[in-house]
Order: sequence, then C-alpha cells, then structure tokens
Amino acid sequence: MARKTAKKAPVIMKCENMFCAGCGHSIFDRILGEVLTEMNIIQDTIICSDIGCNHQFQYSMAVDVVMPPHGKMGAALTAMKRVRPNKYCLTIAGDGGAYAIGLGETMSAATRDENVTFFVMNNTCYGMTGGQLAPTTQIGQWSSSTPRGRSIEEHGRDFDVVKVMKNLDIAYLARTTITSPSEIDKTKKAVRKALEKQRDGKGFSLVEVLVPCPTNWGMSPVKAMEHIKNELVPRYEMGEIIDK
Ligand SMILES: Cc1ncc(C[n+]2csc(CCOP(=O)(O)OP(=O)(O)O)c2C)c(N)n1
Ligand code: SF4
Repeated sequence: MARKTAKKAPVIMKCENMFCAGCGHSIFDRILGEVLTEMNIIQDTIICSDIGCNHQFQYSMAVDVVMPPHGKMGAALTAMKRVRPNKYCLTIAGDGGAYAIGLGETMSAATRDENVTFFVMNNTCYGMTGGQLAPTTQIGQWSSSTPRGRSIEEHGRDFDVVKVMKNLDIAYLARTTITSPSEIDKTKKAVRKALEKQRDGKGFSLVEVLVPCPTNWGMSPVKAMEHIKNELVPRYEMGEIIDK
C-alpha cells in the first residue's frame, strides 16, 4: 500500500516560519501561499504587511511586500492598487491593526469599495506586544491587561467589525477558521474567492480568520484550537456573508 506523505510546501514558502508553535498565522500563510501558487499570481501580487506578529510572513514567503505604519493598510492598499492596477494588492493583518489602530483606514477603504483585499487574522488580542485587550477580546476573556477578564462595566463591550461591514456595499465578506482540515479548506476557498473578486474588478473583499495565539492565551496549541471551536465560533457569524 502506498504510504501517505505530507503535501509539499508551495515554492513561495522559502524557509520555515518563525511563529510560535501552534500559531494561527503560520497555517494561514501556508493557505495563502498555496492559493497564490495555484492561481499562478505570485509575480503579480504585492502584500501590504502590517506591524504585528502577522508581519513575519515576510521572512518565509518569497513575495513583494510594502510595509506602511501600523494599521494604515486601507490607505496604503488604496494607493498601491491605483498606482499598480494590474497587481493583486492584499494585506495579511491582525485584528489589532485592522480593527483598532487602523479601523478608520480599514472602514474607509471598505466604504469606498476599493478593489483591494484584507485577510484579517483575529486572535482576539494584540499578539506581538504581549496579548493586551483588543476590541475583539470577548466579554469574560482573560488578557494581559485585563487579568480579571473583560467586563462590560470596566472595559466596555467587544466590537464585531464584520457585523458592521456586512451592511456595506462591498464585493466579498467571509469569516472562517482553521481548527480542522475542513475548516482550512473553507478558508482556502474564501481566500481564493476574495482574490478572484479583485481580479474581476468587483471591489472590496475581506476574509476574517479566527486564529489561535497559544502563547498569549496561555494554552497549549490543542487547547487553543478547542477554545476557538467552543468559545469563539458560537459567538460569531461564520461563513460567506457577502458574495456579489
Ligand atoms: C501606531 C502604533 N501603535 C501601537 C504600536 C505597537 N504595536 C505594535 S504591534 C501591536 C499589536 C499588534 O496586534 P495585532 O494587529 O492584533 O497583530 P498580532 O500581533 O496579533 O498578529 C501594537 C499595539 C505601533 N507599532 N504603532
Ligand atoms: S505571540 Fe501569538 S500571534 Fe504572535 S507568533 Fe506567538 S502565537 Fe502567534
């Protein structure tokens, strides 16, 4: 009987990644690398990097990168796409960068329906700076700046950007996760679809991916995946939300 071997990494992945063990960013980068390879668009892609753990894709992916100040991907992508309309202009961002520090730029790009693509890794905290409270941190969730957990009285409610964005006139909006092979498959399909919308000039696309940050959540990689399945997925609208 033929032995099953691990699927070879796409050529765009030039070396091992530098993320913590079990980090969701590494899984997403592999998914994106496969999609760019399968669509044969690596040479036609410019990734707008944010500041945050997410930025480490640059070290393991052979792709052109622009890095604006933290959170300014909406503005930078707008400029990139207008100057280079034939390029796929996309960002891999964190929830802190896209939904807090850069919320204005993200929403402005969406309300203008710019023909650009956001991939937002939502790990419900500021990962790179030590796991502080972010707008996405859930009520009751521990963070390094809210050691008793987020409370509505002390820290206010959490903010679901997808819930707001679904009322906008944009081309594609989806929320997925990576907790199992079938969820990874759904994420991959959403990534491809978002890029196809950009290829076809349909307008703004955003895929939010619920990803684990085992290090700042203080959990093992396995427990962090269970946390997404049991605590995050039930609170969020999942799947394709806008598909024009
Ligand atoms: C304008 C600005 N504010 C704050 C920071 C500090 N800072 C750098 S990364 C980061 C958190 C990033 O969190 P997120 O965007 O969720 O990405 P993750 O690290 O979780 O991938 C912060 C607050 C900064 N570099 N610039
Ligand atoms: S701190 Fe969290 S987000 Fe950053 S690399 Fe480690 S697991 Fe990933």
